[in-house]
Amino acid sequence: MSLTDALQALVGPAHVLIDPELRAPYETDWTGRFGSPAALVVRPGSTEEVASVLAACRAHGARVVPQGGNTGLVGASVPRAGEVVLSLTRLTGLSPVDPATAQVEAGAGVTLGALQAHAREAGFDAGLDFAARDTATLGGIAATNAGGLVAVRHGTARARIAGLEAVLGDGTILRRLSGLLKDNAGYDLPALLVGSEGTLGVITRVRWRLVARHRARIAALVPLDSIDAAAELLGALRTRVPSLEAVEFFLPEGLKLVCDHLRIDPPVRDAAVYVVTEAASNADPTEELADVLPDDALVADDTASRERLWRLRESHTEAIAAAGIPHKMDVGVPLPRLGEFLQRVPAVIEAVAPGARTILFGHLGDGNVHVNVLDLPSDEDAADEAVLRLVADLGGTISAEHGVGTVKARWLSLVRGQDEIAAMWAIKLALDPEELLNPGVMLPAR
Ligand code: 2HG
Ligand code: ZN
Repeated sequence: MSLTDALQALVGPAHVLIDPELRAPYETDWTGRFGSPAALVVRPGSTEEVASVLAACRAHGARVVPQGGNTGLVGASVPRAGEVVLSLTRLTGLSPVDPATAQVEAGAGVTLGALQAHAREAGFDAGLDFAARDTATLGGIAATNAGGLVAVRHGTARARIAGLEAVLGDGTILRRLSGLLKDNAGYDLPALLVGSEGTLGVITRVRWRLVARHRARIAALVPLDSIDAAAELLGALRTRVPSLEAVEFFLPEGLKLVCDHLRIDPPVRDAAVYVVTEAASNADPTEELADVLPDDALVADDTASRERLWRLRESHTEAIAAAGIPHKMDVGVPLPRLGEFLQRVPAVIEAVAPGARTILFGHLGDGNVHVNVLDLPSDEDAADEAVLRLVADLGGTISAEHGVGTVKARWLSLVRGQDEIAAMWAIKLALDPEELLNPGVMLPAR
């Protein structure tokens, strides 16, 4: 029996997409930079179906690219060489929230936005947030250890995951969903799966740790005249605002791009750097925050004005995409070196890619900068390499929250030693000996 026939028998013909037009949305990534034709797209509707799909793929020697909402930005969720795309979007089950543990179980295909709404109804919050909330799914979020806007308070996805269920390349189901706070019985396999970018197993379900929902929330947009002033503000926020939830930044070029894209006038004065910060608490955090903000900060205390203000930061990705297909370098820099990094990076790019447009923004509190470079050919990677080398020289990381993917695998050795990469390969081959799962992602070729 052909693989197509076998999969159709397992999940039903409607969930095996062969027609190029139906496959197309699963074959190109969000940026339009990565992707190629898939052998086919298969959409199982349960964990058991995922297991039998993987067993069938293995029997046919077919390699598999797991895919959630396909909002990834590093080329890890779309085919490279005729793989099967395994879409998890039909796994949308959500259990009732358990208030005693503040946990909920969710299928890999539940969007972050759906989890947030579900949590809020029960008086909680998801403790994770980012602009692609209504498309990105929890399986992909766990597989990439996504970060986002509130990591400064709640950590990355790793901190939210109390357990998970995953299927290995041979169809074995691993399930650790008890959600026990204390459980030291053996290796922490769920922790290993988090951030493994689909290279070890396919995450089908997560047990999510919620956070308390705060009644009062206030945001501010702060124009500042130097990166040093932004660093100083960050220190003050951290010291004097215990309800601190987010500290983000963008620069004038980014603000202009966003305002042109949204067809609005900038709502703040010209500045060298803009910080967006938010505080949330049960008691009104206004005074706490106002205490550390300069007079010309724009404060937003109701939902509509907070959203207007956040739109300036969150629309960066969209505004950049409207201007072209960017090269994206999601990097992390130790905070004491962040100012130096931001200052040096435009010249480093200009030296190898004259005339390219560089937009810098990101998560100030996490030292996580999104370097976006426009007007570069897709396969010209001198700018990428120059930026990643600079990051490594400054003691940072080549992937802060988007993952290594296919695009940065060859540079992993800039920040991970040979012994560490060999240990990673040993783990990969122990769990996926036939290298069927997401080949070419994360690990450099052996
Ligand atoms: C964000 O922080 C996302 O907005 C996307 O991580 C970053 O588009 C990017 O480079
Ligand atoms: Zn980000």
